[in-house]
Amino acid sequence: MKKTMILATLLSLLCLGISWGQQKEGSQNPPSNSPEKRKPLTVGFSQIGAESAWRTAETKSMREEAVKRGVNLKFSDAQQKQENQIKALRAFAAQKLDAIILAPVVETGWDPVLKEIKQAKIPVILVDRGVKLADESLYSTLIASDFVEEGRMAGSWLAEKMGGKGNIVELKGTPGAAPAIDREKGFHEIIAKHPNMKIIKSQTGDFNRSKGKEVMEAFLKAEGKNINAVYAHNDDMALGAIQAIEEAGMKPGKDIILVSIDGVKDAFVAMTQGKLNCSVECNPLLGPAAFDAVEKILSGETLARKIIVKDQLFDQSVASRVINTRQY
Ligand code: GYE
Repeated sequence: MKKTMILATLLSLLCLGISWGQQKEGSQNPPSNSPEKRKPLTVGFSQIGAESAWRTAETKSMREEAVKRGVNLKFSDAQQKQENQIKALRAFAAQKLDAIILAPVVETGWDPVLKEIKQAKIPVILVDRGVKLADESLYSTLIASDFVEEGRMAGSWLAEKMGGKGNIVELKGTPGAAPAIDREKGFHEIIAKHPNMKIIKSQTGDFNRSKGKEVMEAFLKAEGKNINAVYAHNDDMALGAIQAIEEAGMKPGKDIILVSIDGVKDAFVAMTQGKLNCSVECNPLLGPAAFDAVEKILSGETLARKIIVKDQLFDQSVASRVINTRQY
């Protein structure tokens, strides 16, 4: 009897010990799908370049978010060339990365390389600019602003400011780029409704400040005081145009009205100085949304074809009140 009791006590102690051991083991080794156990993701980001303050802010947002989430980010700067982006995408595929984020410089010419990446079973997330493809399934989602709407917002603001009349010159973005095509479309759609508003010159300034200045100098040489307003597809080109106008002895923001897109810090500074009249925001802080998309896709979720980033318009009347709240 005594022996049986001792044996039973020993057995129950043994069982307790085993279950305690299992619990302990369980807390040290979480299930394989828990964040602690998962091996860090390696994601490739093919970026266009560093043509504007917007682009630099986007790069910073991607890098910071990758660090925050413990993602190993392979960053490639294409220096404005699609062929460099295609090379980077192929290199990412050869390295069998977990996912690829692509900011495509132009809309067309992506079909063959994206097909290769699909065959390699690597999901592609597009950020900031859209593409035109025969087969839409070659990418998982696009995270971007509505550029046509941005153009419309700039056009409506300008039509109101000019009382429906005057001559406009247009500084366009990189030829073939989604924001250049769509910001032209939206703006022209609004201006076409005002028979006394005319776009007298239109040329690319490649989304950068020095080219914007150069093209504005040529516009001023050709048209001089005939120019009443500038519509620039981004702030950097408008800031270049401001310099050209000042060097020509005129007052930007007064003699010539300027409206542009992006809402970067320097645009707010120019608005508080009275030199830029209006900027339509385009949010470049896409890191959090991009990595949310990567994680969702890798866990099997299907995302919307397009995740639209919401933008607002700012003009001189609000610039000094909000300038300190701007994050880029
Ligand atoms: O507006 C401009 C740039 O693709 C939305 O690219 C982006 C544009 C942005 O360099 O400044």
